[in-house]
Amino acid sequence: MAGNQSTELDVLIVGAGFAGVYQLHQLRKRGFNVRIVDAAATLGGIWYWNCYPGARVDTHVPMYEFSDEELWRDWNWTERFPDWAELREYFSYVDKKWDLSKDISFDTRVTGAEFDEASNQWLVKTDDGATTRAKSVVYCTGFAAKSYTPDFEGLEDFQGVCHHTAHWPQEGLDFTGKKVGIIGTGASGVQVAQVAGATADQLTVFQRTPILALAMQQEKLDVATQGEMKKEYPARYKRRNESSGGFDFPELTKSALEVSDEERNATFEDAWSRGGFSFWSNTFTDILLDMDANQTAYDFWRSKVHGRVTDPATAETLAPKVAPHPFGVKRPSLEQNYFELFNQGNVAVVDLKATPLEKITANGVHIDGEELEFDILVMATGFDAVTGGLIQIDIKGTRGETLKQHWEKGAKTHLGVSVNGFPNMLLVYGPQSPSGFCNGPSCAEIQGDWIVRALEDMREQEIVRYEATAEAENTWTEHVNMIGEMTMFPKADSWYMGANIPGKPRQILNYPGGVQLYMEQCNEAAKEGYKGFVLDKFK
Ligand code: NA7
Repeated sequence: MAGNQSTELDVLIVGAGFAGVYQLHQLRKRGFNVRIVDAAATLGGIWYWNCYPGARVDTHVPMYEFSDEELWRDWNWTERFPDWAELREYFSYVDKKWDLSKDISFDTRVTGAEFDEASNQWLVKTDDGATTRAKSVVYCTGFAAKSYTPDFEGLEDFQGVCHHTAHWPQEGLDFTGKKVGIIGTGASGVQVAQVAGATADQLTVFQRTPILALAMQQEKLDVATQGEMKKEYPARYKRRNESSGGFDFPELTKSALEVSDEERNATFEDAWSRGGFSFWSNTFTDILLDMDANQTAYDFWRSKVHGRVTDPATAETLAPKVAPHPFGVKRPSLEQNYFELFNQGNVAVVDLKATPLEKITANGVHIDGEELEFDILVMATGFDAVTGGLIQIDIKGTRGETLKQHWEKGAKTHLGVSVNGFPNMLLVYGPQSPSGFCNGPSCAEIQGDWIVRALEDMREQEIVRYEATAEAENTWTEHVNMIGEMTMFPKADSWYMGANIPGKPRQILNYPGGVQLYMEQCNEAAKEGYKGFVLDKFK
């Protein structure tokens, strides 16, 4: 690893997004000898890689930032849903305030790690050829560290420009006057389309599953407004810590089925006008639990879309009568003018379910026996989410087994933080923790604090090796699956279920019971002397 470094660390952190940065700051304050390694050239995690035009966060200010007053006091955003460039500026600001970079190795990818039983240390290999010893490794790789590009026939023959949204050229790419094809209609596809549609000669959006995109209700923010808002920040951050998804939404009390049509509609309208994820998670208690309640949300959403798209057939493609899956069990995206795009003469949607993509050619995309020509193809095809970023690293545990092998039939962890056979290894924002169901910075802090305390406890008690038992791992996996079965998430083929990657085991990848219930169990385990872990003292 380049830079000012020690080759033997207390803790090596992989990843410099919200989770990793928080770990570095907190652990260093507590006297740990700690360092981050990140493959990117700057801080920011996914906001380094996802710099495609239109990339922005779907979480409103001030939820998508750290709750440390030392930071928010002097920081002001320009928009309610900031874009990638402003998020990078934020990270650079945090870097200066917390003095982080001196302990980060940038442009360095962790390629492998092997546990050395003799020293109870990890030997971590990086792509600069170095090996670093660390007593503990904390993986903060996020849920979207490994992109996914489908194995389209002929993709390598395409002669135009082709990028996955997560590998966008840092210098940018201009769509003006170009023929642009976007494959995928998740959050990334929607965001690129909104920008491309403004200047492209022709934009074609290839849709496999309609995205149930919600009104963002973007707003410009000025300093004076934020000055007023900041009076409420402490209460709002407290609220986010007490909520199930790491947001500051008010508590829900009513079922969608117990109210009159008028009241239900008024509640939906209110959430819609508040924007962001309000309509997803802050209308009625049973939207994600009861199919009839769920249908009312879908119908409302569909009527909003049909009100905005002039051609009825196009509106039906974008928002069909029969819901593609229950509302909200696949992650909705936020949109600003996504649906109006399809009223423009230069924008079209292709329904891949009706006319499958046959192959990619030198000039474009073959569909229904016809070739559509493109200058630029955008792969907005998502990620091998949650587990992919971890198992792409050659992590070898005590049985000679790699993490990839250990998770061959599905991820298994104890409390979403520890894996049997992989001692002294902790995961923040990992599988079977709330991660994908929780606002990132909230989880980085809430779960992150538990990890920091665990590392402190191990140090205080002179524990040199800690590891989840196989039994605890199985119990937690059964528990997560059991809660998952009680929800409607298994009803959709989503990345939440690992179902977007061919061959990936289908399982609910994140803890769906809410952050509160999750933390209660983590805290209980810690109180009981790290129940479910085997702890070995220095002899
Ligand atoms: P997503 O949400 O996983 O979206 C990927 C999109 O790509 C989605 O519309 C997929 O259709 C589509 N896709 C995937 N494979 C194919 C193939 N083979 N053919 C056609 N279309 C395909 O990724 P994003 O990057 O948009 O967002 C990821 C997360 O980042 C998001 O949830 C936020 O948390 C931020 P499908 O729906 O599977 O039919």
